[in-house]
Amino acid sequence: MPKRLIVALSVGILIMGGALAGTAADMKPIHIQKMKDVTVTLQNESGQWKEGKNSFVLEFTAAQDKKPVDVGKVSLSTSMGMPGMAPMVAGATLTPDGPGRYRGTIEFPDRGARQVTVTWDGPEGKGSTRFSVPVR
Ligand SMILES: [Cu+2]
Repeated sequence: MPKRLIVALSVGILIMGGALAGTAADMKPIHIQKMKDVTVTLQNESGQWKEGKNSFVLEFTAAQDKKPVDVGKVSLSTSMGMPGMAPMVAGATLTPDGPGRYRGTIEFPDRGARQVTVTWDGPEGKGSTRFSVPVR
């Protein structure tokens, strides 16, 4: 391989690496749910869910040492109670992204508070939790 090409590729990889590191560091919490054994952190770049399509990262860490917890199969669903209507329900699509870490997408047709339910079932534990998140 010509030397100049190698240099160009190396620079490209460094820039890409920097961009990826930046993305991870720029995550802001949408909600942090602390439980006895595990902490669930819902986060994205803005720290908010908005009307329309949203992407986010869901992380499970041990309450004690903050290390990732392998929670295996995870689901996240949301519900919004509206007067005189059946609750509006939306579920997330989750993709594993390393130990205790999941990338998700979810779509909301309107604003307002959502009741969020997260469930997990893996080698290091099984559980569920509920919390409220506003869609702005
Ligand atoms: Cu609604």
